[in-house]
Amino acid sequence: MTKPFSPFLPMEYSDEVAAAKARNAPVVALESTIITHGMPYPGNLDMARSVEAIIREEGAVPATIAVIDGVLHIGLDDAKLEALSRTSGAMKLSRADLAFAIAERRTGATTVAATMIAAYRAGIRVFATGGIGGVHRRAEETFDISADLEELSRTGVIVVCAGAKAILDIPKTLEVLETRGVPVVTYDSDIFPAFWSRDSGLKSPLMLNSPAAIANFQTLRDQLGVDGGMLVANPVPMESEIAREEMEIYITRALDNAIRDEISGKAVTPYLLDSIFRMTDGRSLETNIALVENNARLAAEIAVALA
Ligand code: PSU
Ligand code: MN
Repeated sequence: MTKPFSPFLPMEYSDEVAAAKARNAPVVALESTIITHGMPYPGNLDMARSVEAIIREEGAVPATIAVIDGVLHIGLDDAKLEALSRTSGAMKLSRADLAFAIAERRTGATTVAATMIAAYRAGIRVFATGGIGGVHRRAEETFDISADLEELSRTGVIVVCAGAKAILDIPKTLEVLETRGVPVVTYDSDIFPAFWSRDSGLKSPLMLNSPAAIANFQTLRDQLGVDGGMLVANPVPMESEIAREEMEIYITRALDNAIRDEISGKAVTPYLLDSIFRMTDGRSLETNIALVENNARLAAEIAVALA
């Protein structure tokens, strides 16, 4: 189970991912913050396992990424996945502190930004998640803008999500992505999705309707010398969505609670997701799991098309 990329970086591939890389098979990266900070146990473990199974079903290999005791793992075996899903003290790692966790031998889950960095380093070009971080509502006061957006502009990985989380300011999030030159492609729809809901009320900047077309677009960007990632927005399946008007009620209440409880920084997104989970009696979690599964399937199809 050891195949370090360099003698200096403690990076370890799972057997499955190492074998896939050796035969140039398609690999899809998965983040771990969604496991440790995005969903409660045991729903988080069910989600992590089912997403990996879907990727295998589609002919690709899943690589869940996390730092465990200072080692950057590219792919987790089931025992490690289970242990991580039960951990409560994991750090939430982004560009700023991914190397810190490795240097200090800590355990940390990777956000979209940190997962992109690790995936790119490991030669993986496609990544599936739930929803990216973005510009928070009231960002003009708090300056809270996720490092995910900056990472998308610099690191050449295709990130498949279900849109920006509706707890965010979606118009401002799309503006920042445009400014940073990140293509936002909605899969098979011209409406940009809002995570739990299929419709954010905003038009998608770009639209494509096949995995091959998405793979081709990113390949052409490479050939042009335009670096950076691509955001693919994949609307949640109709049967699992929660309508935007209904979500807005929970979101407004969760945001009020966050202000009351003086939540800031990295704690904001996990706090909001958890309070919405409780307000909806777990229905938001079911939707969240369905959308990640849907994204894993599309990401695997894109990885296969790229290979
Ligand atoms: N998508 C989910 N659940 C999550 C996240 C995404 O369905 O918990 C995580 C991702 O790891 C994302 C992070 O990078 O939330 C954004 O956090 P912040 O807003 O603090 O940048
Ligand atoms: Mn933030």
